[in-house]
Amino acid sequence: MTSMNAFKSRVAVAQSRVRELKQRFFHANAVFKKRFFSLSVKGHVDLDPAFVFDEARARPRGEKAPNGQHYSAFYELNWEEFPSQIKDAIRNYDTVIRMFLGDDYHVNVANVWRNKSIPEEYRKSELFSQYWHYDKVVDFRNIQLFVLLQDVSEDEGPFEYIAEPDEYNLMASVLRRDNSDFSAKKSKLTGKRGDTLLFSTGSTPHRAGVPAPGRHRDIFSVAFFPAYTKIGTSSKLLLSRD
Ligand SMILES: O=C(O)CCC(=O)C(=O)O
Repeated sequence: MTSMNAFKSRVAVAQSRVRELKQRFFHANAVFKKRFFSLSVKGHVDLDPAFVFDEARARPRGEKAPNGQHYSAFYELNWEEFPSQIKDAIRNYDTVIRMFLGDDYHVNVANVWRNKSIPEEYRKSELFSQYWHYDKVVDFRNIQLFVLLQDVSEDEGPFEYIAEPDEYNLMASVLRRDNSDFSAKKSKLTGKRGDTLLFSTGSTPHRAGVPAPGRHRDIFSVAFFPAYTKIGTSSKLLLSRD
């Protein structure tokens, strides 16, 4: 081999190594970003008829409208007060939640809330999470189990979410929370009392729907967080109880 040929061959090897390193870098970067994968699993629980929204316990939720009124109300429920059917559903989803949040994820206190219709003149500001958003708590790793407490049609202002989000990127318009419209396919949590949705609230765009005049929507929700957030109580502890 002439010295020129030997030189060309060394350059070719170096070029191929640079190409390989570049590919490895882009692959590692894509895998790292993939931590924001999306989850939306529908199910159903047969709720005890006595488990309904308790107006007497509820206090204002969200922002006050210019007329001084709130259009959403909520209260919290401790694990001991969760209906047994919902505890069973959480047990059934335990493996899925662990895959998403890691071993010994935490279970927060639950919220039960009622969204009411917002008068047309106040709909241009966000009163109860009705703008597209991600739930950033400590970070974007959190899940919620939603349970409908009543039959929900379009008129009750169903929970709305993106069915096929871009799993690699957080959407800038959603982070800005400016409620700008986008073309992605949307789904709604309409259905019967007891219908459930296990949903990646941190990493999938979602928003509350607004009930039609005179209507409302009652829902139960419990949030799950990675153990490092220290929010709520260890799932191992709670799931080993009744
Ligand atoms: O009320 C709803 O349907 C959605 C609530 C929500 O997105 C939130 O509280 O972050």
